[in-house]
Amino acid sequence: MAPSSFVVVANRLPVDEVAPGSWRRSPGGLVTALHPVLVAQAGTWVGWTGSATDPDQEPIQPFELEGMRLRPVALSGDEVERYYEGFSNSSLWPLYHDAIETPIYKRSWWESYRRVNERFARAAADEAAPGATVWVQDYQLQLVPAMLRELRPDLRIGFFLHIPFPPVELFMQLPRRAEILRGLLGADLVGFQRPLAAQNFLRLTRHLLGLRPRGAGVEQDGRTVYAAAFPISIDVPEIEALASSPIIRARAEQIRKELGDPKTVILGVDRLDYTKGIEQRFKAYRELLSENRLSVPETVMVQVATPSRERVEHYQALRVKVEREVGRINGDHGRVGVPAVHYLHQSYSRSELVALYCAADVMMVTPLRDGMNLVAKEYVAARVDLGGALVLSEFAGAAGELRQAYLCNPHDLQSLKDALTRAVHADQTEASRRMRAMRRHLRTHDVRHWASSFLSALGVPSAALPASED
Ligand code: GDG
Repeated sequence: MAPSSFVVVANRLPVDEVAPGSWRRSPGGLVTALHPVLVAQAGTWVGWTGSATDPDQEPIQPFELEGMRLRPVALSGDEVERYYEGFSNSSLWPLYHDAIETPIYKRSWWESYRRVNERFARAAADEAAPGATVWVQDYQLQLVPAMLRELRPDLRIGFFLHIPFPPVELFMQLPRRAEILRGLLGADLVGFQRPLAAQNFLRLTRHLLGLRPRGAGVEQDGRTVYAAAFPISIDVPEIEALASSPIIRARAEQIRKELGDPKTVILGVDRLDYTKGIEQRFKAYRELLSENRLSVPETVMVQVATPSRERVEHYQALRVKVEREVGRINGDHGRVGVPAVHYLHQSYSRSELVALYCAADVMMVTPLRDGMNLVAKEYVAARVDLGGALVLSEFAGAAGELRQAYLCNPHDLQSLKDALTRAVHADQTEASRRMRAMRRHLRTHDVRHWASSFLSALGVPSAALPASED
């Protein structure tokens, strides 16, 4: 008998292998929010372990960790290349982010994407008890809802897309567009970060399949599929606790000292990804230095660019461009022992990140397009002292909620420069007022609130949901 009344299906399992056969829960908002639900409902998480499996290797059997049942899905090296690096990250990722980089399409990638989605759907069907709720996550698994419904019509199926959903005109470029859309329509509820994405999706059902969306729903095969926005968030109490701890406060002060006690520390923290607008941010900073509107050593910039998708071509090209720009800024404006930009192509611990947030006078979150952007929310949650100022792109989903940030259009260099200048010279009272308003919003809209609003819209009884603060 299938065991679980609640199943999460995501590309990755929420664990890291610390030694062969030994697993640790990975940090992250999604698992924080879903862990209590999984424990309460004897739930299962279906996902990939993160490393390719050799053909002669024994598959890893399901195992338990911290009260969650984990069901690994094996991917071969070839599938990692085609399904994950290929169709997911070289075709879908750029297309869904406004085609900032030109999407690449290969027929063999699609085949692999379909096959892997089928494997995930079968694993979920296997794990789900009769009438269970299954929650599928993100762009790597868009075919799973329909495949799963075919196998198990008794299930309640939800899908959440973490990245933007493009306008009809862009989506229509996608080879296999109808299959992808039909895949999503297998769900009872399709969740997006922003209302506009839900509208794009509903419009597409009319344009591509001739369906007739009404309000938030669209009928398909005698069922109604609902589409709505559920903006994801962060574990606010976790960040606040870190930011209030004496060790991290001391570390933040030490970071400022190590940077030479500048008047203004400007910070960026991103995966090294072309959607994040890192190059544009550097250009704005360089021009302000050249125009003497900012100067070194009074100002210093720190950019953490976490290594990401390093085998994907677009990312290799980006790294070269970003590093050239860093060299140019430091060449023109740095001095011996006093760089204008500290560029860190490394991963840091959560506590070091929070210390950096606490040390930064201005945080720059300037993506060209971003589903939500959790870094912006983490910065605000970390400013328990009401200090700091957030420069935020209008093209980040987070801009729909963090209205009191210094908003900018990162495609317009002038707008970026203006927002950065306003944030650097912000009056303290005014900056604190903005920070307080944003913090108030986050308090009642943390990641537990996100999970419970989605799951209650999907019909999960409220007793089984994570407690949120409002
Ligand atoms: C996708 C969507 C959406 C970063 N560097 C380190 C590190 N991080 C953490 C941050 C933050 C997370 O990674 C990044 O989340 P973002 O939301 O900023 O961006 P994506 O990775 O692109 O996420 C996005 C999100 O899904 C959720 O739905 O918001 O729009 O693109 O939490 O703190 N964490 C650690 N070391 C690092 O060096 N420990």
